[in-house]
Amino acid sequence: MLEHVRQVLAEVKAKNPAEPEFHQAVEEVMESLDVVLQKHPEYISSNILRRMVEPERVIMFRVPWMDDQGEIHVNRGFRIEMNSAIGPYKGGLRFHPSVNLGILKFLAFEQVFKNSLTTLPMGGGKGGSDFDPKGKSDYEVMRFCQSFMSELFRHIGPNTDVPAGDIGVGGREIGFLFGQYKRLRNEFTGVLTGKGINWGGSLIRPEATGFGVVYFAQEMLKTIGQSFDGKTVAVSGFGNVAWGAVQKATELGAKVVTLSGPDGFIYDKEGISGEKIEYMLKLRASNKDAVEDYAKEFKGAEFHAGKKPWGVKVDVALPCATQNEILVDDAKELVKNGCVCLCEGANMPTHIDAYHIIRESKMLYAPGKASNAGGVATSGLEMSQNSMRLPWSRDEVDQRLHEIMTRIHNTCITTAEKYGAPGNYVDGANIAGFLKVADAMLDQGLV
Ligand code: NDP
Ligand code: 2IT
Repeated sequence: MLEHVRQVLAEVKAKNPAEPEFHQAVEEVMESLDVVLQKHPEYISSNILRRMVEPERVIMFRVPWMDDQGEIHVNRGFRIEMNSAIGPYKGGLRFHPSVNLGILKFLAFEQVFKNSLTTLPMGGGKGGSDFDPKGKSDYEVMRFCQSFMSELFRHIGPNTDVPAGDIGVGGREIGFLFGQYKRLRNEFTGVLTGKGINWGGSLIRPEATGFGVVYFAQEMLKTIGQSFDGKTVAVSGFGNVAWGAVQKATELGAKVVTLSGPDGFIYDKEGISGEKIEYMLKLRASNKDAVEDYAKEFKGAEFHAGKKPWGVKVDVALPCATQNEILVDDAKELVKNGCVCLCEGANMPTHIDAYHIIRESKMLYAPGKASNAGGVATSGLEMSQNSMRLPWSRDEVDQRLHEIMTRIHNTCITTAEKYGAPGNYVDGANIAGFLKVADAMLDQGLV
């Protein structure tokens, strides 16, 4: 690693202690950049790396709310406005008890490169709260969202910062947040994406991340003359991204055999399709933090308590739950079992040490910032429709999503090739994402 890069990384760690996920996300990008900086010393002299790792703005605020029993609770709210060089800040909101500043900074950092890869004009941001929506009534979630937006509204806007969903934030939460924004600002604008279809939302947005992951994996498989037809697939999570991925992989002829939750994973050798996907949706909506019930409902399905699905022998792995769910031993299992393709649906689900194992194997591997970009890309399409005040059909949005994913795939391949790392999607994604943002920053003066 170049001395300059090493120094920046050391400073990031020293200046932001207790933020291991942020350190990891920065390190993953930095590992790819030596070759770029050697070719372009102007990025070093202009100190672009130091500028990129410092958020443009961090907003942290109190979110007081009252539960149905009249008891008062206080959560912490955040919005990280990381980089606006190529467009308004754009990125999701996460509501999960594990949320903290470091996790949101890693997500905002990743988002900058991801949004750059989509080719749409979106900067990077992320936000959320340590609020846990699990077990809360609709009214409690509504009161929380209203309180959260009562502070956030002054920092966002359709041309400033456009939040969306992430873990724990889906259509219901976006509705409550939008309603409160509209009351406070007295304007109906595309300030959030993932909206309901009757009030400015885009068709396909709910499915987009999962569909996009599978479109991306389809392109990866094509490079070795293969397809999803007849493949067995392991999916983790059973949320929004997992749901879209299971649907699309099944449609393309694959058999998805696993799903997971915080309680463990289920293995269904018959495949998870049709009514089983419907059941999975109901299970999710039931507000229960578990997948075990699936194995009680469907004969032949096994539940493995406290385990992750990466020991199951499959052709394709699609991690769609959360960060660092694939560790070194999991990577070794996947390699040993002959998995040919690992395509990330979640953000940074593979730990950097596990990635180093995979990099030495023959497995095709795509980082989430490239392969899960279909969600935010379709958010970008929602923003376009809102600006034009014209909705597009399902087919039109799906076709654009498909084109964008194919384009991102090709950008990764050609960039990796150009910078001497053929077939390495990580280097391709990091370098291509970086170049566009870095050049925009240079064009705009000392920002
Ligand atoms: P959901 O809330 O719909 O689902 C999240 C899934 O992950 C659930 O199965 C959840 O289980 C599980 N999960 C969450 N946190 C943990 C944890 N700490 N340990 C174990 N399991 C956990 O979120 P999404 O499907 O939207 O997001 C999944 C991943 O995809 C995240 O990494 C997100 O950042 C990423 N992503 C999402 C996009 C989107 O458009 N929504 C776009 C791009 C990436 P349970 O609910 O039972 O806790
Ligand atoms: O991680 C992500 O890309 C998202 N959660 C979606 C962000 C968005 O603005 O649609």
